[in-house]
Amino acid sequence: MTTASPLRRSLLVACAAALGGLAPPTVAQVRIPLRVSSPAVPDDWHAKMWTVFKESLEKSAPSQFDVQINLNASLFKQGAEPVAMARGNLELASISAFDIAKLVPAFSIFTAGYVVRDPQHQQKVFNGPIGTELFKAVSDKMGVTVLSTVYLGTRQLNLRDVRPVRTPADLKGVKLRMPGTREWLFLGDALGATATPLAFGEVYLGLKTGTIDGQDNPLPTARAAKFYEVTKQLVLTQHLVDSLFITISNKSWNALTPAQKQNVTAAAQAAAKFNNENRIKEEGQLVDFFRQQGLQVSTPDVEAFRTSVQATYARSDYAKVWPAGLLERINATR
Ligand code: KDO
Repeated sequence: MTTASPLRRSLLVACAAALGGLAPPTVAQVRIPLRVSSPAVPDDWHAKMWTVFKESLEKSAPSQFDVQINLNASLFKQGAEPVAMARGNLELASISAFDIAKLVPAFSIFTAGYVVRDPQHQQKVFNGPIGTELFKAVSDKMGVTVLSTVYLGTRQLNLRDVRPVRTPADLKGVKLRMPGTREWLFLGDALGATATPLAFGEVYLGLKTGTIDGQDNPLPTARAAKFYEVTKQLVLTQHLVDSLFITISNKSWNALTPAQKQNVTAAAQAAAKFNNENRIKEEGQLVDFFRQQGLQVSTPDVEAFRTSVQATYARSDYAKVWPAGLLERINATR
């Protein structure tokens, strides 16, 4: 009887093992890449919400997606996300009403100060018929699908030096940093200040060195970006209840199965919910925090700001392209 050589024997053993029930090698599942770009700092809620998105999606659609989160504008600069999505270089972003207004002029109504009243009003407007109509125009004109509405917060002013601020006239000559688009600069000027364009990532240094006199952002962002270290006053103007919209490029969206679309939408809604709840809670606590940091907190004559800012928008070219009745419908949404 011939005996097998050791090499032959191990080959035979391997073949027997393969035939005898070991799982055949599978082709590794290819995950769908979902690149996210945001200018947010990691400690802000609308940065952390992307981790909620990623985890929620992994749970509902295990191993199907590869969510890549890029913060601090490390992938695309602030405001460049819509173009990147349209060109197929980016799948997901949280874009602002200001980004949208460039291509969907009616949307500039949400860049106007003192239109949206509070976070609940915001959710009702965008989750109702007005949202449905406008998001259709966003999809048609921008090639992106809105998945959920994020409350970025209520914007307030931070000033480098303490000054009495009661009405817009008191901001005359104040170099107020705004993001660098026409719609943002209009808002800064409407507040009575001299709007000065600067990217978000440069604001801290601008305040520190004095190239700007102030900035506007919601309190959680001013906390996360540490603007309290380089400003002395907080002015609670409440001038804009600001939104971000989690959007996916239509190219990526259309390639998904119905089940995947459902999972991606649910993940975007979970992310927005996480952000909105935490942000609203934190906004209620931060005035004390800023006081503890040594900032003087002042409440101006908000009615004077509201009247002046609303009048400035009403006579502007922006208002001319707002669809008839839209402002009234927004106001009537409860
Ligand atoms: C800002 O630059 O002030 C702003 O708040 C504008 C928003 O639209 C959004 O881009 C936000 O910055 C970033 O996400 C950083 O928080």
